[in-house]
Amino acid sequence: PLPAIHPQPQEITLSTNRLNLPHGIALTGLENPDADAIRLIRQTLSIPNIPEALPLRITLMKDQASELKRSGAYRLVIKPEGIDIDISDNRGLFYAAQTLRQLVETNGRGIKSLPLGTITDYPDVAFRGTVEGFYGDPWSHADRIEQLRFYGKMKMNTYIYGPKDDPYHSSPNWRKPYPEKEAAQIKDLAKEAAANKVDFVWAIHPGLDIKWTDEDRMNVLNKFGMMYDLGVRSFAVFFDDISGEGAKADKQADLLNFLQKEFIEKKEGVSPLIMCPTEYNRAWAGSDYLDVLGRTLDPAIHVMWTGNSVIHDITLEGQEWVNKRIQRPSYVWWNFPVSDYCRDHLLMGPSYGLDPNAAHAMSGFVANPMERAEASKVALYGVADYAWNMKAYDPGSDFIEACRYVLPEAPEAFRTFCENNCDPGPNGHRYRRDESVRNAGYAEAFLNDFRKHNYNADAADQMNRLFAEITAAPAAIETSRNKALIDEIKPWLMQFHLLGKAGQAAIRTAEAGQSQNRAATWQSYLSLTSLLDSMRTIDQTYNQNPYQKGVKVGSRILTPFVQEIHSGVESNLLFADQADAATTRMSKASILTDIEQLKYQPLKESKDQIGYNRLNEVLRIEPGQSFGLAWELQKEATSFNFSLPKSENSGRVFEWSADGKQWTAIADIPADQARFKLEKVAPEVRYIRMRNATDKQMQIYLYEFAVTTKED
Ligand code: LOG
Repeated sequence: PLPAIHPQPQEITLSTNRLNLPHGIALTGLENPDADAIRLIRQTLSIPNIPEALPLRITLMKDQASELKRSGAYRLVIKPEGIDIDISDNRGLFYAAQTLRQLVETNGRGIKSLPLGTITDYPDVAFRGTVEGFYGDPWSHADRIEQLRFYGKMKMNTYIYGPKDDPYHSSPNWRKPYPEKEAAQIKDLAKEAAANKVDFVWAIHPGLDIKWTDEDRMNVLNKFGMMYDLGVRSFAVFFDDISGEGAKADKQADLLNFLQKEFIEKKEGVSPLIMCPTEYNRAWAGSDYLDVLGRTLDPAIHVMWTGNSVIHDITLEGQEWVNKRIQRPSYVWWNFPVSDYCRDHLLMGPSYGLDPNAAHAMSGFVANPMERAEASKVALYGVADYAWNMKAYDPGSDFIEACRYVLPEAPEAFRTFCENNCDPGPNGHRYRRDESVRNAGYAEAFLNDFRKHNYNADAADQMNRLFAEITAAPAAIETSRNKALIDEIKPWLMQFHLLGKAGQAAIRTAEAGQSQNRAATWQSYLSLTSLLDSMRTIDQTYNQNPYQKGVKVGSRILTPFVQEIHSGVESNLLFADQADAATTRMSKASILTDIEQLKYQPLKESKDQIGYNRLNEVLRIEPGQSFGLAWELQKEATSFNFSLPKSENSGRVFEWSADGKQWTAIADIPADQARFKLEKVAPEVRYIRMRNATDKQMQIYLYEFAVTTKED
């Protein structure tokens, strides 16, 4: 069988005949070929201490085909007499070396060989890689070094550095130099990136407090200069998630054109400037903002784009829509597998929803990953394959190979883990992923029968087998040498193991219930209950970030499957009145809003508090629109607090109501405060809201909006 090469080459013809390599190599052709590539080739092909040498000729590509002129293009010809490599540039030689690395085989006697044949290869998309652009803990230095090596192997050439929580990337410190330690690390990263033929793109996010003055434009220019001195040769300016003065298209374009003329064009060896617009997706593109950029931005500047909404599949139609407005192919910022809006979930499923016909309609394709770098590799493997050769990309089979690549010690166990940890759960972006696809049909068949008080033995067998695999998977996964990965996903592994046991207990419980064996039903019901309790404990102990706390696994299919069986059996076992009491205790709080952006936000609820989840992006409120909370009749509120920074504040009103119809302005809230805690709430209040009482769109951040209630 032919070796699997990732990303898949564009044209490949290999024979079953092989070239044995009991040789050193004798380089001819191009003078001073790329040293990193040559080192890799020597490591891959040479057997030391054997004087005979294999001729390896490196030449610059003479082809006229435009694909072969792209950076990274190469042609590799393996003949009985030797190897010829035609390259477009240094990167092309490095990529040819990466392909050789995957082609070489070593037999039992330690002899290395290559298949004879020809590979002609080039990328579909010019810039491929990642944008570290999430909210939350930035990646560690070690994470980043490892990522850069991974990108080199996967022929990804771009790493955009823009972690929202680096204060020297964004406010308050974007104007200032990095402290010594961080500066040294950036220098190191730029070097590691170059060795892997990756552009280290340093991004600045100045829009929260930039003034459109000469002084501030020099501040941006000077910061770029400082980064240049650390070895950075690629630059970006991000204007996402800002409002007010900083969000003006003409001012942004002025600054970017200035940087283009005074920095990009003047400095040695700098790659094209990249910008992320404020209206970075179609759902928000309501003004002439994008047209202004399209008309006025220097055509050499790239413009990023997340798709039809903040988090969305990428379609050719969507690309064509924005490209027309910005008058250039957009540079895709794909918000997957980023999990800063669903921090209790891991997004480890396949990278799918990417149009195979969109290559010509994008200048770049970079993915925004999870705060967990190693765990992100499953999705990024697919990103690399898609962006290199879209037509050959099959998300399903690619995912299986990604699991093998990331965890070769236990690929099947790892796949079981990943394919049941895909979906972000309900979220305000309404972005959902398929999960548990190999078993969802059995789960549904089992539940359909269970609801009719039938026991589906075939489906039960399948589910039992799956839950046994799930129970065993974490121990197998933990044999991995990749300790960083295990550290990142440890709480989810613990939870996954429990889910496996709970699943098996659930099937046992259902089976006992079906056979009318009351004692056995009770027994397995109780063990299921205690497993679900343990899962709750993990959820309440690990990953307690203030945004989406906890540890969810199998949340789309398998966890609800187990829970439904548990409560179904419970209501059969318990007396009817007790079961009723259990249902009335359930929460009845809800979000109250006519703002599309908020309608699908899941509520954040704890024992004595209900509130909105913090929003990363800017909230736009049209005149008359409002957002608020409603809660159950039995509960009296004791306090109300909010954090809504950067609002213009004038013209907002807070109101409350007992019935949701008659609203009264809350007099005690100062008009101009971004945060406030109201300690006295009238006892009859069950609704609270903030309304835009002006005649203009209001833009604010929704960090907190919560009501504390009396415990019952
Ligand atoms: C941010 C990004 C964040 C992502 C997902 C862009 C251009 N900006 O809503 O920092 O990681 O969405 O939450 C964004 O996507 N804001």
